[in-house]
Amino acid sequence: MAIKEPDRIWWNPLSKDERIWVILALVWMLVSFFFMPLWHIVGAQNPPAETYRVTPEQFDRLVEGMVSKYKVGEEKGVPVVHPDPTEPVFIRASMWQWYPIVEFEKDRTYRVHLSSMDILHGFSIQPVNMNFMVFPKYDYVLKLTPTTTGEFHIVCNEFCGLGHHMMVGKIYVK
Ligand SMILES: [Cu+2]
Repeated sequence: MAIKEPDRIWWNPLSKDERIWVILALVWMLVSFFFMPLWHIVGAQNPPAETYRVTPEQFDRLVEGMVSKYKVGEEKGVPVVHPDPTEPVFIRASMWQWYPIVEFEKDRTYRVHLSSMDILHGFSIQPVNMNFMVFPKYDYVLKLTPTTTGEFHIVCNEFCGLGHHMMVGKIYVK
């Protein structure tokens, strides 16, 4: 028996099953593609796109200004503030602390400004699991409307060095 040369026209014909899978994959790819911009318009939880340039010194002044105006207490050396909902709120990230602790009122909308004093940190509100990035030199504005009362934690979810695991902040909603 002689060795037969393989059939060179390997792509033809396309079997029925293969055609179905190619079409399904194409349709799903197109659905995903168009949903990306669509979610940005109709989605309920979009990451905000409002940012400003700020130096750590400028941001620190804004944080301290808010703290001296709205301080209502202190926990382990970290001030607790109860800001006016009509005014901007500033939360500062640094190695390895969230500053200050903020008290919000339920169902009021706040503009929360986030920035880092040093390196990249991750702002993760637990247990609701909302995640944002905090960059140095950028003021990142979140529009936040707490809908449930209670105690929430801000966990840093970007590894930021030795004390990363201790970088836990707090938000109270009353
Ligand atoms: Cu961190």
